Amino acid sequence: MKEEQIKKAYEDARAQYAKLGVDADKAIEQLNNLSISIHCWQADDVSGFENPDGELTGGIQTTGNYPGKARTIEELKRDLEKVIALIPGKHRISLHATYGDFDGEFVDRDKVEPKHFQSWIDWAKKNDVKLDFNSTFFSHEKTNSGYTLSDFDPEIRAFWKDHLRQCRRIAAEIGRQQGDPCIHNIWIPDGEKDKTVSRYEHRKLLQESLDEVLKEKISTEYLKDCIECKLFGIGSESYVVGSHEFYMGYAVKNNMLLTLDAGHFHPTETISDKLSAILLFVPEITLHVSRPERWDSDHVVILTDELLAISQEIVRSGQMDRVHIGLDYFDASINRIGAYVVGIRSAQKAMLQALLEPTDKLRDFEKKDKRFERMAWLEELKAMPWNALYVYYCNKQGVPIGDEYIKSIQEYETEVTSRRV
Ligand code: RNT
Ligand code: ZN
Repeated sequence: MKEEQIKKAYEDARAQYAKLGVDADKAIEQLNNLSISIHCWQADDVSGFENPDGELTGGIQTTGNYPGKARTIEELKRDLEKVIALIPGKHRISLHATYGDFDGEFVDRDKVEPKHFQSWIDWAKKNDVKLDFNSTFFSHEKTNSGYTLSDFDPEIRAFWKDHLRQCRRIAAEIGRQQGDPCIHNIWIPDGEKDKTVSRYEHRKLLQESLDEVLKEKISTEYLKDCIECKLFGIGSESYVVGSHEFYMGYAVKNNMLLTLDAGHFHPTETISDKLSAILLFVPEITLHVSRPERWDSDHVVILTDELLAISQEIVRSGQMDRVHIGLDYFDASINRIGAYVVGIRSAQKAMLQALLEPTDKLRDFEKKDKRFERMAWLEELKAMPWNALYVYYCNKQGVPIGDEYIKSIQEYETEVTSRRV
Protein backbone atom coordinates (compact mmCIF):
# COMPACT_ATOMS: atom_id res chain seq x y z
CA MET A 1 0.00 0.00 0.00
CA LYS A 2 1.30 3.41 -0.91
CA GLU A 3 1.83 6.22 1.59
CA GLU A 4 -0.91 8.37 0.00
CA GLN A 5 -3.38 5.51 0.09
CA ILE A 6 -2.69 4.92 3.77
CA LYS A 7 -3.07 8.59 4.50
CA LYS A 8 -6.25 8.94 2.48
CA ALA A 9 -7.86 5.93 4.14
CA TYR A 10 -6.84 7.34 7.51
CA GLU A 11 -8.34 10.74 6.74
CA ASP A 12 -11.60 9.22 5.52
CA ALA A 13 -11.83 7.07 8.61
CA ARG A 14 -11.00 9.96 10.87
CA ALA A 15 -13.77 12.03 9.30
CA GLN A 16 -16.30 9.23 9.71
CA TYR A 17 -15.45 8.87 13.39
CA ALA A 18 -15.50 12.63 13.86
CA LYS A 19 -19.12 12.63 12.65
CA LEU A 20 -19.89 10.38 15.61
CA GLY A 21 -18.07 12.70 17.95
CA VAL A 22 -15.08 10.38 18.25
CA ASP A 23 -11.53 11.70 18.13
CA ALA A 24 -9.62 9.06 16.15
CA ASP A 25 -6.21 10.57 16.88
CA LYS A 26 -6.87 10.43 20.58
CA ALA A 27 -7.84 6.76 20.26
CA ILE A 28 -4.60 6.02 18.44
CA GLU A 29 -2.64 7.85 21.10
CA GLN A 30 -4.38 5.90 23.85
CA LEU A 31 -3.60 2.66 22.04
CA ASN A 32 0.01 3.73 21.71
CA ASN A 33 0.19 4.26 25.48
CA LEU A 34 -1.16 0.81 26.17
CA SER A 35 1.52 -1.71 27.08
CA ILE A 36 0.62 -5.34 26.64
CA SER A 37 2.42 -7.83 28.85
CA ILE A 38 3.74 -10.41 26.41
CA HIS A 39 4.21 -13.87 27.91
CA CYS A 40 7.67 -15.32 27.26
CA TRP A 41 6.42 -18.91 27.23
CA GLN A 42 4.84 -19.07 23.75
CA ALA A 43 8.36 -19.09 22.28
CA ASP A 44 9.37 -22.42 23.82
CA ASP A 45 6.16 -24.24 24.76
CA VAL A 46 6.54 -23.37 28.47
CA SER A 47 9.80 -25.35 28.75
CA GLY A 48 11.99 -22.76 30.47
CA PHE A 49 15.69 -23.16 31.23
CA GLU A 50 15.70 -24.93 34.55
CA ASN A 51 15.10 -28.32 33.03
CA PRO A 52 14.14 -27.71 29.38
CA ASP A 53 13.64 -31.39 28.61
CA GLY A 54 11.47 -32.01 31.65
CA GLU A 55 7.80 -32.76 31.45
CA LEU A 56 5.24 -29.94 31.51
CA THR A 57 2.97 -30.73 34.45
CA GLY A 58 0.38 -28.94 36.55
CA GLY A 59 -2.61 -29.41 34.30
CA ILE A 60 -1.38 -27.21 31.48
CA GLN A 61 -0.40 -28.65 28.14
CA THR A 62 1.06 -27.72 24.82
CA THR A 63 0.17 -29.76 21.81
CA GLY A 64 2.04 -29.83 18.54
CA ASN A 65 5.63 -30.12 17.54
CA TYR A 66 6.17 -27.32 15.06
CA PRO A 67 9.89 -26.94 14.36
CA GLY A 68 11.92 -24.00 15.60
CA LYS A 69 11.14 -23.56 19.26
CA ALA A 70 13.59 -21.47 21.26
CA ARG A 71 16.00 -23.75 23.12
CA THR A 72 18.24 -21.28 24.87
CA ILE A 73 17.89 -17.93 26.53
CA GLU A 74 19.69 -16.33 23.55
CA GLU A 75 17.24 -17.88 21.09
CA LEU A 76 14.30 -16.79 23.21
CA LYS A 77 15.56 -13.23 23.43
CA ARG A 78 16.16 -13.13 19.70
CA ASP A 79 12.62 -14.38 19.02
CA LEU A 80 11.13 -11.79 21.34
CA GLU A 81 13.13 -9.07 19.61
CA LYS A 82 11.64 -10.21 16.32
CA VAL A 83 8.14 -10.09 17.80
CA ILE A 84 8.70 -6.62 19.21
CA ALA A 85 9.87 -5.42 15.80
CA LEU A 86 6.58 -6.48 14.24
CA ILE A 87 4.18 -4.71 16.57
CA PRO A 88 3.56 -1.04 17.23
CA GLY A 89 3.86 0.46 20.71
CA LYS A 90 5.97 -0.23 23.78
CA HIS A 91 5.30 -3.41 25.65
CA ARG A 92 6.24 -5.60 28.56
CA ILE A 93 7.64 -9.12 28.68
CA SER A 94 6.31 -11.48 31.30
CA LEU A 95 8.88 -13.99 32.57
CA HIS A 96 8.40 -17.21 34.53
CA ALA A 97 10.79 -18.13 37.32
CA THR A 98 12.07 -21.07 35.26
CA TYR A 99 13.41 -18.69 32.59
CA GLY A 100 16.38 -17.45 34.56
CA ASP A 101 19.93 -17.22 33.32
CA PHE A 102 21.16 -20.26 35.23
CA ASP A 103 24.46 -20.56 33.39
CA GLY A 104 24.26 -24.32 32.98
CA GLU A 105 23.74 -24.95 36.70
CA PHE A 106 20.71 -26.53 38.29
CA VAL A 107 19.08 -23.93 40.51
CA ASP A 108 16.11 -25.25 42.43
CA ARG A 109 12.98 -23.15 42.82
CA ASP A 110 13.65 -22.21 46.43
CA LYS A 111 17.05 -20.88 45.40
CA VAL A 112 16.18 -18.58 42.50
CA GLU A 113 17.55 -15.10 43.02
CA PRO A 114 17.52 -11.68 41.40
CA LYS A 115 20.98 -12.34 39.95
CA HIS A 116 19.51 -15.07 37.73
CA PHE A 117 17.39 -12.41 36.07
CA GLN A 118 19.95 -9.64 35.76
CA SER A 119 20.65 -10.45 32.12
CA TRP A 120 16.92 -10.17 31.41
CA ILE A 121 16.78 -6.82 33.20
CA ASP A 122 19.68 -5.58 31.09
CA TRP A 123 18.15 -7.00 27.93
CA ALA A 124 14.83 -5.31 28.71
CA LYS A 125 16.50 -1.97 29.21
CA LYS A 126 18.32 -2.31 25.92
CA ASN A 127 15.14 -3.23 24.09
CA ASP A 128 13.02 -0.60 25.80
CA VAL A 129 10.56 -3.01 27.35
CA LYS A 130 9.52 -3.50 30.97
CA LEU A 131 9.34 -6.86 32.69
CA ASP A 132 6.67 -8.71 34.64
CA PHE A 133 7.17 -11.91 36.58
CA ASN A 134 5.52 -15.22 37.49
CA SER A 135 6.34 -17.73 40.20
CA THR A 136 6.53 -21.23 38.76
CA PHE A 137 4.67 -23.84 40.78
CA PHE A 138 4.44 -26.50 38.06
CA SER A 139 6.75 -28.90 36.22
CA HIS A 140 8.59 -29.91 39.38
CA GLU A 141 8.89 -33.13 41.38
CA LYS A 142 7.57 -31.40 44.48
CA THR A 143 4.15 -31.02 42.85
CA ASN A 144 3.73 -34.74 42.34
CA SER A 145 1.11 -35.03 45.05
CA GLY A 146 -0.92 -32.45 43.15
CA TYR A 147 -0.35 -29.78 45.78
CA THR A 148 2.19 -27.04 46.47
CA LEU A 149 1.35 -24.22 48.90
CA SER A 150 -1.67 -26.18 50.12
CA ASP A 151 0.00 -29.58 50.56
CA PHE A 152 -0.60 -31.43 53.82
CA ASP A 153 3.16 -31.96 54.13
CA PRO A 154 4.75 -28.96 55.90
CA GLU A 155 8.07 -29.57 54.14
CA ILE A 156 6.48 -29.32 50.72
CA ARG A 157 4.69 -26.16 51.77
CA ALA A 158 7.91 -24.71 53.17
CA PHE A 159 9.69 -25.35 49.88
CA TRP A 160 7.03 -23.54 47.86
CA LYS A 161 6.77 -20.71 50.35
CA ASP A 162 10.50 -20.19 49.90
CA HIS A 163 9.97 -20.17 46.15
CA LEU A 164 7.27 -17.55 46.47
CA ARG A 165 9.43 -15.44 48.78
CA GLN A 166 12.31 -15.56 46.33
CA CYS A 167 10.08 -14.72 43.39
CA ARG A 168 8.69 -11.67 45.16
CA ARG A 169 12.23 -10.49 45.81
CA ILE A 170 13.20 -11.03 42.17
CA ALA A 171 10.13 -9.19 40.94
CA ALA A 172 10.75 -6.34 43.37
CA GLU A 173 14.34 -6.03 42.16
CA ILE A 174 13.12 -5.95 38.57
CA GLY A 175 10.63 -3.24 39.53
CA ARG A 176 13.28 -1.25 41.33
CA GLN A 177 15.70 -1.35 38.42
CA GLN A 178 13.13 -0.58 35.77
CA GLY A 179 11.56 2.23 37.75
CA ASP A 180 8.11 0.75 37.28
CA PRO A 181 6.29 -1.85 39.38
CA CYS A 182 6.78 -5.42 38.26
CA ILE A 183 3.50 -7.34 38.19
CA HIS A 184 4.08 -10.68 39.87
CA ASN A 185 1.50 -13.33 39.12
CA ILE A 186 0.85 -16.27 41.40
CA TRP A 187 -0.82 -19.30 39.88
CA ILE A 188 -0.61 -22.71 41.56
CA PRO A 189 -1.86 -25.97 40.08
CA ASP A 190 -3.10 -27.43 43.39
CA GLY A 191 -6.04 -29.72 43.08
CA GLU A 192 -7.24 -33.25 42.44
CA LYS A 193 -8.59 -35.46 39.75
CA ASP A 194 -11.38 -36.93 41.81
CA LYS A 195 -13.81 -36.28 44.62
CA THR A 196 -11.81 -34.63 47.35
CA VAL A 197 -12.81 -34.73 50.97
CA SER A 198 -10.41 -32.17 52.43
CA ARG A 199 -11.43 -29.13 50.41
CA TYR A 200 -11.64 -26.80 53.36
CA GLU A 201 -8.35 -28.03 54.84
CA HIS A 202 -6.35 -27.42 51.66
CA ARG A 203 -7.87 -23.99 51.17
CA LYS A 204 -7.08 -23.10 54.73
CA LEU A 205 -3.49 -24.21 54.18
CA LEU A 206 -3.28 -22.10 51.05
CA GLN A 207 -4.57 -19.10 52.93
CA GLU A 208 -2.00 -19.65 55.68
CA SER A 209 0.86 -20.08 53.22
CA LEU A 210 -0.04 -16.92 51.33
CA ASP A 211 -0.52 -14.97 54.55
CA GLU A 212 2.85 -16.03 55.81
CA VAL A 213 4.77 -15.07 52.69
CA LEU A 214 2.83 -11.92 51.82
CA LYS A 215 3.31 -10.47 55.27
CA GLU A 216 6.78 -9.48 54.08
CA LYS A 217 5.78 -6.01 52.94
CA ILE A 218 7.32 -4.76 49.72
CA SER A 219 6.41 -1.37 48.30
CA THR A 220 3.95 -1.37 45.40
CA GLU A 221 6.35 1.06 43.81
CA TYR A 222 8.40 -2.03 42.97
CA LEU A 223 6.08 -4.98 43.16
CA LYS A 224 2.42 -5.76 42.63
CA ASP A 225 1.37 -9.30 43.53
CA CYS A 226 -1.66 -10.82 41.89
CA ILE A 227 -3.42 -14.15 42.30
CA GLU A 228 -4.94 -16.23 39.50
CA CYS A 229 -7.85 -18.60 39.94
CA LYS A 230 -8.91 -21.55 37.86
CA LEU A 231 -11.93 -23.78 37.60
CA PHE A 232 -10.22 -27.03 36.63
CA GLY A 233 -7.20 -28.44 34.84
CA ILE A 234 -6.09 -31.73 33.38
CA GLY A 235 -5.67 -33.91 36.46
CA SER A 236 -7.54 -31.45 38.65
CA GLU A 237 -10.98 -31.93 37.16
CA SER A 238 -12.79 -32.38 40.42
CA TYR A 239 -11.11 -29.93 42.74
CA VAL A 240 -8.92 -26.84 42.39
CA VAL A 241 -7.82 -25.23 45.64
CA GLY A 242 -7.33 -21.77 44.14
CA SER A 243 -10.86 -21.33 42.85
CA HIS A 244 -12.48 -18.04 41.88
CA GLU A 245 -14.26 -17.70 45.21
CA PHE A 246 -11.05 -18.39 47.11
CA TYR A 247 -8.96 -15.77 45.35
CA MET A 248 -11.74 -13.25 44.99
CA GLY A 249 -12.19 -13.42 48.75
CA TYR A 250 -8.46 -13.33 49.36
CA ALA A 251 -7.88 -10.35 47.06
CA VAL A 252 -10.75 -8.35 48.52
CA LYS A 253 -9.72 -9.09 52.07
CA ASN A 254 -6.09 -8.20 51.43
CA ASN A 255 -6.64 -5.40 48.95
CA MET A 256 -4.54 -7.02 46.26
CA LEU A 257 -4.64 -7.60 42.52
CA LEU A 258 -6.69 -10.36 40.98
CA THR A 259 -5.80 -12.07 37.72
CA LEU A 260 -8.57 -13.18 35.39
CA ASP A 261 -7.60 -15.74 32.77
CA ALA A 262 -10.14 -15.96 29.94
CA GLY A 263 -9.87 -19.76 29.95
CA HIS A 264 -10.34 -20.40 33.64
CA PHE A 265 -14.11 -20.44 33.96
CA HIS A 266 -17.05 -22.50 32.78
CA PRO A 267 -17.11 -22.74 28.97
CA THR A 268 -20.02 -20.34 28.64
CA GLU A 269 -18.80 -17.99 31.36
CA THR A 270 -16.86 -14.95 30.17
CA ILE A 271 -14.43 -12.67 31.97
CA SER A 272 -15.68 -9.56 30.17
CA ASP A 273 -18.70 -9.36 32.43
CA LYS A 274 -16.60 -9.80 35.56
CA LEU A 275 -14.53 -6.64 35.12
CA SER A 276 -17.17 -4.12 36.08
CA ALA A 277 -18.00 -6.06 39.22
CA ILE A 278 -14.50 -6.91 40.41
CA LEU A 279 -13.15 -3.42 39.73
CA LEU A 280 -15.41 -2.20 42.52
CA PHE A 281 -13.68 -4.37 45.08
CA VAL A 282 -10.00 -4.82 44.23
CA PRO A 283 -7.40 -2.15 43.47
CA GLU A 284 -6.34 -3.47 40.06
CA ILE A 285 -6.94 -6.39 37.74
CA THR A 286 -4.49 -8.33 35.62
CA LEU A 287 -5.81 -10.13 32.59
CA HIS A 288 -4.52 -13.31 31.05
CA VAL A 289 -6.04 -12.88 27.65
CA SER A 290 -6.28 -16.29 26.10
CA ARG A 291 -8.67 -18.21 23.86
CA PRO A 292 -10.39 -21.21 25.32
CA GLU A 293 -11.64 -23.63 22.69
CA ARG A 294 -14.14 -25.67 24.73
CA TRP A 295 -11.72 -25.71 27.69
CA ASP A 296 -8.64 -23.87 28.94
CA SER A 297 -6.85 -24.76 25.72
CA ASP A 298 -4.70 -21.62 25.54
CA HIS A 299 -5.22 -21.07 21.82
CA VAL A 300 -3.75 -18.02 20.11
CA VAL A 301 -5.78 -14.88 20.74
CA ILE A 302 -7.78 -13.79 17.69
CA LEU A 303 -10.40 -11.13 17.14
CA THR A 304 -13.33 -12.90 18.79
CA ASP A 305 -16.50 -11.37 20.20
CA GLU A 306 -15.20 -12.02 23.69
CA LEU A 307 -11.88 -10.28 23.03
CA LEU A 308 -13.83 -7.28 21.84
CA ALA A 309 -16.18 -7.47 24.83
CA ILE A 310 -13.21 -7.53 27.23
CA SER A 311 -11.74 -4.48 25.51
CA GLN A 312 -15.06 -2.65 25.56
CA GLU A 313 -15.49 -3.28 29.26
CA ILE A 314 -11.99 -2.00 30.00
CA VAL A 315 -12.70 1.21 28.10
CA ARG A 316 -16.36 1.70 29.02
CA SER A 317 -15.63 1.32 32.73
CA GLY A 318 -13.24 4.26 32.50
CA GLN A 319 -10.78 2.20 34.53
CA MET A 320 -8.17 1.49 31.88
CA ASP A 321 -5.34 2.43 34.21
CA ARG A 322 -6.45 -0.24 36.71
CA VAL A 323 -6.49 -3.11 34.24
CA HIS A 324 -3.24 -4.70 33.09
CA ILE A 325 -3.51 -6.60 29.86
CA GLY A 326 -1.34 -9.68 29.69
CA LEU A 327 -1.41 -12.59 27.29
CA ASP A 328 -1.37 -16.27 28.16
CA TYR A 329 -1.44 -18.83 25.38
CA PHE A 330 0.89 -21.44 24.00
CA ASP A 331 0.37 -23.12 20.67
CA ALA A 332 3.17 -25.49 19.66
CA SER A 333 1.50 -26.53 16.41
CA ILE A 334 2.19 -23.41 14.36
CA ASN A 335 4.97 -20.90 13.80
CA ARG A 336 5.51 -19.52 17.30
CA ILE A 337 6.55 -16.03 16.25
CA GLY A 338 3.43 -15.89 14.13
CA ALA A 339 1.37 -16.98 17.13
CA TYR A 340 2.74 -14.07 19.11
CA VAL A 341 2.27 -11.45 16.43
CA VAL A 342 -1.28 -12.45 15.51
CA GLY A 343 -2.30 -12.52 19.17
CA ILE A 344 -0.77 -9.17 20.05
CA ARG A 345 -2.02 -7.39 16.95
CA SER A 346 -5.50 -8.80 17.48
CA ALA A 347 -5.50 -7.60 21.08
CA GLN A 348 -4.52 -4.14 19.84
CA LYS A 349 -7.19 -4.16 17.15
CA ALA A 350 -9.83 -5.02 19.70
CA MET A 351 -8.66 -2.25 22.02
CA LEU A 352 -8.63 0.24 19.17
CA GLN A 353 -12.22 -0.61 18.27
CA ALA A 354 -13.21 -0.14 21.89
CA LEU A 355 -11.38 3.18 22.09
CA LEU A 356 -13.20 4.38 18.99
CA GLU A 357 -16.64 3.77 20.43
CA PRO A 358 -18.99 6.74 20.84
CA THR A 359 -19.87 5.46 24.29
CA ASP A 360 -21.64 8.62 25.40
CA LYS A 361 -23.98 8.41 22.46
CA LEU A 362 -24.77 4.77 23.23
CA ARG A 363 -25.27 5.57 26.89
CA ASP A 364 -27.65 8.29 25.93
CA PHE A 365 -29.82 5.83 24.04
CA GLU A 366 -29.72 3.61 27.08
CA LYS A 367 -30.85 6.36 29.41
CA LYS A 368 -33.71 7.26 27.09
CA ASP A 369 -34.72 3.63 26.78
CA LYS A 370 -33.96 3.60 23.04
CA ARG A 371 -32.69 0.06 22.94
CA PHE A 372 -33.29 -0.54 19.26
CA GLU A 373 -31.12 2.47 18.45
CA ARG A 374 -28.41 1.21 20.79
CA MET A 375 -28.45 -2.21 19.14
CA ALA A 376 -28.44 -0.76 15.65
CA TRP A 377 -25.48 1.50 16.42
CA LEU A 378 -23.53 -1.32 18.03
CA GLU A 379 -24.01 -3.23 14.79
CA GLU A 380 -23.03 -0.28 12.61
CA LEU A 381 -19.86 0.30 14.62
CA LYS A 382 -18.59 -3.15 13.77
CA ALA A 383 -18.22 -2.12 10.14
CA MET A 384 -16.62 1.26 10.77
CA PRO A 385 -13.16 1.69 9.19
CA TRP A 386 -11.09 1.13 12.36
CA ASN A 387 -8.55 -0.95 10.47
CA ALA A 388 -7.52 2.03 8.33
CA LEU A 389 -6.51 3.69 11.58
CA TYR A 390 -4.57 0.64 12.74
CA VAL A 391 -2.74 0.51 9.38
CA TYR A 392 -1.92 4.22 9.69
CA TYR A 393 -0.66 3.72 13.23
CA CYS A 394 1.56 0.76 12.26
CA ASN A 395 2.95 2.68 9.32
CA LYS A 396 3.72 5.67 11.48
CA GLN A 397 5.53 3.45 13.95
CA GLY A 398 7.57 1.85 11.20
CA VAL A 399 6.21 -1.66 11.66
CA PRO A 400 4.61 -3.83 8.95
CA ILE A 401 1.11 -2.87 7.89
CA GLY A 402 -1.73 -5.24 7.02
CA ASP A 403 -0.52 -8.69 6.07
CA GLU A 404 3.12 -7.61 5.55
CA TYR A 405 4.21 -9.18 8.82
CA ILE A 406 3.46 -12.63 7.43
CA LYS A 407 6.29 -12.38 4.92
CA SER A 408 8.65 -11.11 7.57
CA ILE A 409 7.86 -14.06 9.81
CA GLN A 410 8.35 -16.47 6.92
CA GLU A 411 11.77 -14.97 6.26
CA TYR A 412 12.72 -15.28 9.92
CA GLU A 413 11.60 -18.89 9.78
CA THR A 414 13.79 -19.60 6.76
CA GLU A 415 16.80 -17.81 8.17
CA VAL A 416 16.52 -18.56 11.87
CA THR A 417 13.93 -20.87 13.39
CA SER A 418 13.92 -23.60 10.74
CA ARG A 419 17.65 -24.03 11.31
CA ARG A 420 17.13 -25.01 14.90
CA VAL A 421 17.44 -28.76 14.60
C1 RNT B 1 -2.47 -21.96 33.98
C2 RNT B 1 -2.45 -20.49 34.13
C3 RNT B 1 -1.08 -19.88 34.18
C4 RNT B 1 -0.13 -20.45 33.13
C5 RNT B 1 1.15 -19.68 32.96
C6 RNT B 1 2.17 -20.45 32.20
O1 RNT B 1 -3.70 -22.46 33.73
O2 RNT B 1 -3.19 -19.89 33.14
O3 RNT B 1 -1.19 -18.51 34.07
O4 RNT B 1 -0.74 -20.57 31.90
O5 RNT B 1 1.60 -19.25 34.18
ZN1 ZN C 1 -3.13 -17.76 32.96
